[in-house]
Amino acid sequence: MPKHTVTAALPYANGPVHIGHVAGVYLPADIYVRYLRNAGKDVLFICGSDEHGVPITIRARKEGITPQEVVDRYHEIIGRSFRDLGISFDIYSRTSSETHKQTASEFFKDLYNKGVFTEEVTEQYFDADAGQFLADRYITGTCPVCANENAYGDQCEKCGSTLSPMELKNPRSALSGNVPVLKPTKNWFLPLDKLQTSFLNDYIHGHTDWKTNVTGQCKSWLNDGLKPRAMTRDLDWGVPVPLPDTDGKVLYVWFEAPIGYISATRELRPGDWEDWWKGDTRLIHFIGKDNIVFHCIIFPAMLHLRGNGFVVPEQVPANEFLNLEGDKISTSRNWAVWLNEYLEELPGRQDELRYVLGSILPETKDSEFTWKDYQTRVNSELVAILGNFVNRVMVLTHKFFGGKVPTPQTDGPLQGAKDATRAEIQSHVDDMRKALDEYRFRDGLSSLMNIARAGNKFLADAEPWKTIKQDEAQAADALHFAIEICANLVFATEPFLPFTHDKLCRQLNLIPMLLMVRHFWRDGLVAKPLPAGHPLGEPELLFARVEDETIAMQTEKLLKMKTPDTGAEAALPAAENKPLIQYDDFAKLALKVATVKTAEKVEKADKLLKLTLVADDGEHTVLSGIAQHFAPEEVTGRQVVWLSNLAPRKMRGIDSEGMILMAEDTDGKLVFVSPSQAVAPGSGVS
Ligand code: B3M
Ligand code: ZN
Repeated sequence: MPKHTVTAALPYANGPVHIGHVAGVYLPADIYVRYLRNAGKDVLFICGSDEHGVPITIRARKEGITPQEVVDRYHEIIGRSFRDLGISFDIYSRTSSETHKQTASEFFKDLYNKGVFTEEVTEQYFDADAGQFLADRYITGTCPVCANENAYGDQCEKCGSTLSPMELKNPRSALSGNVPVLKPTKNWFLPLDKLQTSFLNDYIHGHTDWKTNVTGQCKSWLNDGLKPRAMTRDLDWGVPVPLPDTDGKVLYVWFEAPIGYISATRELRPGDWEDWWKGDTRLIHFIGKDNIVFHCIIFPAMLHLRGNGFVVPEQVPANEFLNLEGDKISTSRNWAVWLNEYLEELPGRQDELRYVLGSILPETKDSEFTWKDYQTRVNSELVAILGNFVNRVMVLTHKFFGGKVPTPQTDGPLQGAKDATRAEIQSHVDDMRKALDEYRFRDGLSSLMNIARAGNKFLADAEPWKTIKQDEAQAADALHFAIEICANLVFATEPFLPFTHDKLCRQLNLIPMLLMVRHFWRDGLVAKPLPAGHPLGEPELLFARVEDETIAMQTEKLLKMKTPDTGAEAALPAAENKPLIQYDDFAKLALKVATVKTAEKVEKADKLLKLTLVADDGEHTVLSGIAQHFAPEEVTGRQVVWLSNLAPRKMRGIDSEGMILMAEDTDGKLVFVSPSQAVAPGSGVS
């Protein structure tokens, strides 16, 4: 029997995960793995934090802490929120572990010893002041495609073009704002061009069973022709290059991160990890569409070169993106529903989120989450169909039959309806299993709901609450069969709605036998009736309605937290090479000296201080993003330079009038810009 090694993309530990990540990767992966386990397959579900890479070092610089402190914080938050959502990883590991360092180094050395890499000296941008080479994200400049002046060395966020630092016009270092210089450096490249003809063309074209959005992207890479790609970088955060004289160089994060799957397996199963990567193993990677090239081209090439029995990925069921309320989810603009916040603010509603996201998974194209739609799906599907069916069955059985499974009838008046409903349920179960085999999780979930729909219809037609009056045996037969449908729901809910599954087990007073679970999920045999006399548990609502206030609160919160796109996520506010301006442009600024009268923290905004400024014309409220640099008491009483005619902006529900000027040194330290001696509040600055 083949082993199944199922991985979910390792989230970057530089921020919490949001619902886009959940819908893109973790929910479909979890549904699939639970399905496999139920069907009795040998499966490991592998994940962990991706703790290297430039975004983490950027965040650390911005916050004035070490990269390790950044990843420690988010590894904890992310791991906990996955657990709370019922994502059933067998291990949630991390790439800063020793095992990973060792595994990734061994992998690199093995390929190095095989002579796989080409050594190349290339010119890279170097910041002479900071004394370091600049990763792509540390270089900003003008986009050659759309002329956006704040494009990054790897990408322009305005037009979406993939760039290399050399393509940027007017490159600047994001560390110092200086013009970087080119300096030669040696790195090791993976010759993807050669691998394209020797392996990748056949590998990709051979996978006619991959999703079209996945093969589409792969083929377009192949059509463009693959180019060698550096597998080492001049950086100080990462897995050190395991070769002599390579100080200041680390493995490329996209070389070592996928090896993280292997490291995690090794950590979990030190004795037999190799069996999960070699021989009769199905390797399946769940990822989002932005990771396709790494999992379908680069990692397979690496595994192929490693040889020695390592398998290559069999399936990469990548999803497209989830949008939010009509807009792209964006970390930098804080336009996201964060998983940890959802779990805190809507406690006990894990399956509601799993259900709604499961219904709108971006499987073939981008899809959209809105709070209104969340409410509708919970109230008119989960509550009205699934919850309502189970609750009616439970309540009626308690009312009429003392909470014990009543006695069925053979060839009673309901026989025809029961046979037809059983056949219908069988076809939903068949559809559901087929959908899961084909990575169509939305369809699988709707088959689950169809079982509940069939239950509601049967109950509405059989009307045991009426027949109980004239024909108790018939009412008993109806409820006996309705309970049989509930038993099917016990099995069917497990992969999709595991919390509901647990509640159903309690209500039916049932611990599903392994054999029965296998019959259902492996063989597609619907549940057997429960024996007459079996005592049920207490009725308990499966789902509670979502009220309008909840939706209003969540929508309002989203809008309040939204910040304008400053690119702040990745860029450091550098003094940029701005174009020349005329005096008239400068004269438009109404700069004044103001005195800070009070300063206080802003609730739920760890970067903002709310300042009350006194100027010549009274008091003004200004929100300033300096809370991580100054305590309120360090700010009160100071004189600051205030840009008073900046259009007011609402942040966190507070109107901010203008901004105060700060100087930022190369280490990201902020310093107030103030007059060198006290002047009357409101004095002009020019
Ligand atoms: N850390 C996730 C991302 O692109 C990236 C995945 C690594 S999987 C080996 O958000
Ligand atoms: Zn552009």
